[in-house]
Amino acid sequence: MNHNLYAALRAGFPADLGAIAVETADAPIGQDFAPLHYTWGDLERASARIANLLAFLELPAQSRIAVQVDKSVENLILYLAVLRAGHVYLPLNNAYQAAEIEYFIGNAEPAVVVCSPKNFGWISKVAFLKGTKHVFTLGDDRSGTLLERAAPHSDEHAVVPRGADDLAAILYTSGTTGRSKGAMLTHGNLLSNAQVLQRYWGWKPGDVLVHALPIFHVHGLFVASHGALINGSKMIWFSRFDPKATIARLQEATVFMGVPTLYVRMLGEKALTEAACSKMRLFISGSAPLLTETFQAWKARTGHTILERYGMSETVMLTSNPYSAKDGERIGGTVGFALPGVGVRVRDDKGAECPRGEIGGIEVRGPNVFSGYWRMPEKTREEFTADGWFKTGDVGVMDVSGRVTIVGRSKDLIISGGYNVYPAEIEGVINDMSGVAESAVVGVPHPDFGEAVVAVVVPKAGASLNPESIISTLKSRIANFKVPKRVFVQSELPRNTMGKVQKNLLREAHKGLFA
Ligand code: MLC
Ligand code: AMP
Repeated sequence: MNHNLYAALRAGFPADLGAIAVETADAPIGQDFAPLHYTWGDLERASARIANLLAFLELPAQSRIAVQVDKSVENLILYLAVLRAGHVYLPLNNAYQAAEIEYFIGNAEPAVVVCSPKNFGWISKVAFLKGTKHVFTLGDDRSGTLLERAAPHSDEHAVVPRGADDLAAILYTSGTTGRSKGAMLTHGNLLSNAQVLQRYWGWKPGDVLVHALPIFHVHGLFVASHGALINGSKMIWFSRFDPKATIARLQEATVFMGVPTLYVRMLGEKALTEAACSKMRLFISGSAPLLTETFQAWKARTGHTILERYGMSETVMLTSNPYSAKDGERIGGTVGFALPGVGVRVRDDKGAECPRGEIGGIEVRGPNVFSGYWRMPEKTREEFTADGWFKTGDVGVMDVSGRVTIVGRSKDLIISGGYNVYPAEIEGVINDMSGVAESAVVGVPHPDFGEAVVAVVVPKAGASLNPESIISTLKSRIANFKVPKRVFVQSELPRNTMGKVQKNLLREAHKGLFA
């Protein structure tokens, strides 16, 4: 049997390949809007052409194909092509700057890099220097060399056979210490999760998904896109999130997925009413904690109870509030129950399982759990227990019925608007700036992003530092969502008697900053 994920997604396409699979809902920036319609046959044929181009390049087996482009349907088609060609898809957030891209390309050694036409100059230089043989461009308006080079190739392609344990994708995720790690996900990981979610969330014929998330992370690429594809469901496709425009299209849809910031922003619009959601059957939230007040406000305004679920790059989806009332209530502030086939347990510092109701570290196992970090066997070993469970770094509690609530994180991580920011990485970049003695980066509550990044910086003796210039230097070095919204310069950092920086005091001092 061919375990290639594309084969399973393709099997979910409707019999009528002339039906619409994706309809675009906005235009590339600066262009007039005229909706584009892609049929299921278009997805099949266009991905075949790109898969044939990849075959023509005679790449080594399991080559990494690194992609940093603006969101487009062709970007989704490229992902499908990489799957069916049997190579390994490596999506990169389009906010990443040169130094970040240099690291990913150096670490993953992709055989092919696909970038936006506007970035070809610098990205191709980095890629060729690191040994990449092929660099193509793909614009969000169907421009670029990738489609030009694929055009002459056949639109028929036999899906390359792959085993369930073969790699399908690598997602880079930052670490509490050191550099980003590439989480290796197999065809089996992704397929098992897609099938479980299809059943658990009650996907059915006639469903229509409003897709408004980026497709370089788990949420938009796997949870949302796989969900629609494997169910043969149409997607209304936004290249970027706009609350007004999204609400306007909910009237034609049944399913929506978003990070909490998307819900907060839609709640800010008068047009969000019960009538605007009359056809909807399911709103799903995840990637960051959904505030109970957002959960309640959504229910009051739309009549719908948001279903919150929990997952991560290394594991895809882990737990979910129930879809069906027979499985229980959806409770705000909880992430629900372990998905079918997924094991979730809560253990204390000494490795003993916590009694129900007590707080501990969340550990997981199952067919969805990744196979390890790319070329980091040591790190991989550290993150698994002796009996094979993955330590999520999230801290939570499980009640007697098995319902999980996340109460914190043992990893020093900030989640801002659904994107992860690791303080250690930002502190490293700040500490490299001239005149800086040391720094501490913390997350504080933010009404829009959930948490906002804030930095406290200590100058070297005799140096004077300016918060604005620190921010502008950071903007040129790291992805914009990682840049602190505020920087404070002060003479020292609070430390405990052991000399450890007391970040809790900094969080406390700045907790009202964005109230
Ligand atoms: C944008 N900005 C952010 C930000 N996004 N700042 C902090 N946190 C964020 N998430 C800043 C930019 O730096 C910029 O600042 C300004 O906002 C405008 O940028 P933009 O790109 O125009 O912003 P916008 O389009 O409004 O984006 C906001 C957003 C986006 C919420 C729509 O962040 C988003 O799509 N988030 C979803 C992330 C996601 O998909 N996560 C899933 C991860 S998977 P300046 O100063 O430069 O103007 C995962 C596993 C799981 O976690 O369980 O799902
Ligand atoms: P990432 O590494 O980007 O995949 O982010 C995964 C992390 O996001 C998890 O380890 C959690 O800390 C967090 N996360 C995901 N979903 C939720 C949720 N529903 N509630 C709270 N945190 C979440």
